[in-house]
Amino acid sequence: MVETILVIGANGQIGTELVNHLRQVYGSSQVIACDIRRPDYDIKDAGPFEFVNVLDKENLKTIYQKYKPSQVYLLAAILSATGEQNPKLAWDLNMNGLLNVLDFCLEYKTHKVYWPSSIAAFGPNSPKADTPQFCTMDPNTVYGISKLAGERWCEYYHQKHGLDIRSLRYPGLISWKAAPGGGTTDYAIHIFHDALKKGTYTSFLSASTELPMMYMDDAIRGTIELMEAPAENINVRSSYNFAGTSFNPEQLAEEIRKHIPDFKLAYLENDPRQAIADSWPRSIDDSAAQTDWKWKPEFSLAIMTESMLTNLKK
Ligand code: AKB
Repeated sequence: MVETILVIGANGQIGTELVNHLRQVYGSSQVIACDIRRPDYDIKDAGPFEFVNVLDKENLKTIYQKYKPSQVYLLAAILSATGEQNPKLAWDLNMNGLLNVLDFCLEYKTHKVYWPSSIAAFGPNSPKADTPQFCTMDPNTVYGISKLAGERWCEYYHQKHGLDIRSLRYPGLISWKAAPGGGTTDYAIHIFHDALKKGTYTSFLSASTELPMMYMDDAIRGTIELMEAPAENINVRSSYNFAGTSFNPEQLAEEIRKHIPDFKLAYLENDPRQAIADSWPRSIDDSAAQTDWKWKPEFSLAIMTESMLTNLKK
């Protein structure tokens, strides 16, 4: 079957790399990059691009009518730190954007849908270490609340309407190709840029704040593996726990010092992102993903650090 794939939120940190990957697998013309903003690259050379605002139902309908997509990846979202600055907008985009897309996927009989959740769906009363797939979830950011509610809607659309929707709870994603946008885990990307440019970085999270993280190559591979797994193997229709590695700013700095020995790390005090990080897990138990679709990460902290520095230096 020839797939026609919409990637909504294609210019973001994940979308930029996912679109490239999907175009290699399915052909450039079959993957339609959709975003509210024009991309940085030359659209003509890369493949189809459409302006899409997930809150504009007329606009969405036109796109579904034009392409009748067999697969849709909805990546457009406002992340944790930015969400706290404008909670109502974050809720509107993250929640109504999802519901609009799910409804059009039903109407136009889209075969498979992908929507990312996050470790932000956990909260202060979730277990911090090896956080299980099923446990107390009491997120206290609007982003986290929208992710937990979104997970429930995904499972609901699967159970009530038979929609084949799949999801991962992404940890902090580390990448060098596209910038992150407004997350609490973003320090782990900024640190590499500043280490190379200035030899020093001021972290907005404290030295011992350990969080689950993953290199983008693993995240893209895992996302595609989940989407390609046979439907009967997908037992979690809310969102799968998804783990790579876990570290804190001091451990990351130590790893960077193996390549840049004089690198210095300082710390900001009283940054609002600290409270968000403190409410999240330190590490994730992803045994359901390992069992159901054989998930296995490849990038350790050491390999990721080396790859980030090598690629950013180019
Ligand atoms: C954020 O920090 O908000 C995101 C996430 C963990 O979902 N990177």
